[in-house]
Amino acid sequence: EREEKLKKLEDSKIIFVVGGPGSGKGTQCEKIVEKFGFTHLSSGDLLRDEVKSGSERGEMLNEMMQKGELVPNEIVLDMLKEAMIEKVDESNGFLIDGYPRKVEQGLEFEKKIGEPEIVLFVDASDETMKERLMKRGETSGRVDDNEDSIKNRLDTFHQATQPVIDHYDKQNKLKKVDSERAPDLVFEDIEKILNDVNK
Ligand code: B4P
Repeated sequence: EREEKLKKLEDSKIIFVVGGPGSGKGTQCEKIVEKFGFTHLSSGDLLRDEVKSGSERGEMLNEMMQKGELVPNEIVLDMLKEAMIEKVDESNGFLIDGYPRKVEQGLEFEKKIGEPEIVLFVDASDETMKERLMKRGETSGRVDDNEDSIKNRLDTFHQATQPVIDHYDKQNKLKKVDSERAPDLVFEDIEKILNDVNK
């Protein structure tokens, strides 16, 4: 049965959503789900669930997230794969939010799960991202929404994730949206992109 589901996964529609910390990935994914009904899986949410479980592994993950570092890919990829297998029968496509954050993560995902149809790049400046995360930090309770963590998360983004963007741009899979604007305006552009993909 697992084999069958893995086969189904390979044939599923997959959309990667990438962007810096606080660029608006999670925000736009919620809107996409509302309108298009894809299955939304956020790597960050899956990791935070593991932290909440109180396991030893969760403690290690929490420390790395607080430092603004990337956690080991085997852990993230495994979590994504299991969550996808669980949902594949009822899903009409997957939004993979916050992954890949490194070119290797993308390659591993393609080898073990399947290829993305498009890669949505939610683009905002460092100042905007920092401002949004500082604001969220007032209420989010997230260990990484503070000035030090945010600085490290931005560094990690530029070093590790910027190459991901170039990689998929070369394959003509990258769709960039300007996320400096209000969420609804950003979503208007995303709607056009996804309507094209659905054709
Ligand atoms: P994530 O959970 O992915 O956190 P994030 O990058 O901050 O994005 P998020 O979706 O939460 O925020 P959004 O931009 O929507 O990752 C956290 C950590 O987990 C990483 O640092 C890393 O350690 C680890 N991790 C995750 N994935 C990994 C992977 N693949 N490999 C290794 N490690 C991994 O929104 C931010 C704020 O902006 C919100 O408050 C929102 O309301 C606001 N906002 C959004 N859009 C706006 C707009 N248009 N205008 C005004 N405000 C807006």
